[in-house]
Amino acid sequence: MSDPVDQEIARKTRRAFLVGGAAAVVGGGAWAALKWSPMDQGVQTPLRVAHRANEKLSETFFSPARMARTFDAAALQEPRVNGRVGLEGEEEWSLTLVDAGGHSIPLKLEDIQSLPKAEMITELKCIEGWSRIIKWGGARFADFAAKYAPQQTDPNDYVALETPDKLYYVGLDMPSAMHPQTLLCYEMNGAELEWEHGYPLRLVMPIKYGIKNLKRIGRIQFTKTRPRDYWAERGYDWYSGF
Ligand SMILES: Nc1nc2c(c(=O)[nH]1)N[C@H]1C(S)=C(S)[C@@H](COP(=O)(O)O)O[C@H]1N2
Ligand SMILES: [Mo]
Repeated sequence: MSDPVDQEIARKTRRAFLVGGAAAVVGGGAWAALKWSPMDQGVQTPLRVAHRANEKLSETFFSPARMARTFDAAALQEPRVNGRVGLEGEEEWSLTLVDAGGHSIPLKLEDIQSLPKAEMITELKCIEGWSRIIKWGGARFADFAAKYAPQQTDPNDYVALETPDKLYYVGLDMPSAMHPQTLLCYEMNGAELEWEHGYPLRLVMPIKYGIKNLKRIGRIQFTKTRPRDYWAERGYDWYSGF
């Protein structure tokens, strides 16, 4: 453990443990009540309280400046499909950018493909406990923003994404959206995206859990207010980073 980066991670982990431990003690009384506590947006209330504590933790400790691990081609895995919300309707695909002033700008897939192509081999982690190492190809969100939404990337602002039918939606803090490994992807393992992986365009950000990696992007909005988020509304951490 001579590597200062390792030391830093170990220190933060210990610290997170301590804070988490304190939260567990506070939560101890509530734990007994779990059995009968009312469901609040699908998650029992004491669990929601724990999620809020975690939310604060991820905001504090899991800096979006950190890079997610990348892998060699030898580590590639077969994709696994998870989550079809927003992929099943009849809705035709189209892409709209909504700028911070509320103006809609229609875009084409070629507009994304004409940006510098970025490729990375990273791990897509699902909160259900599985992961897949995949090669992604697409445009950096930061390059997209620089071209189509210049001067709209204040670090205190947000980005909202949704499927064309609006059934799945994700909110991102600006530093995470602008992270160099946050890509608007049109390729997966060297081929065009398959339908169930979000054809023709999806978000991939290995600094966040799968739930934030929205498939089939129909709308990208720059906004000053924290956007709604499909899984945050169902009790998960709004940041969902690690
Ligand atoms: N439109 C849409 N995007 C989505 C989901 C979904 O239900 N609908 N599920 C998410 C979840 S929970 C995961 S783990 C990943 C899985 O991506 P994959 O099917 O390409 O492996 O997609 C994410 N993006
Ligand atoms: Mo997931």
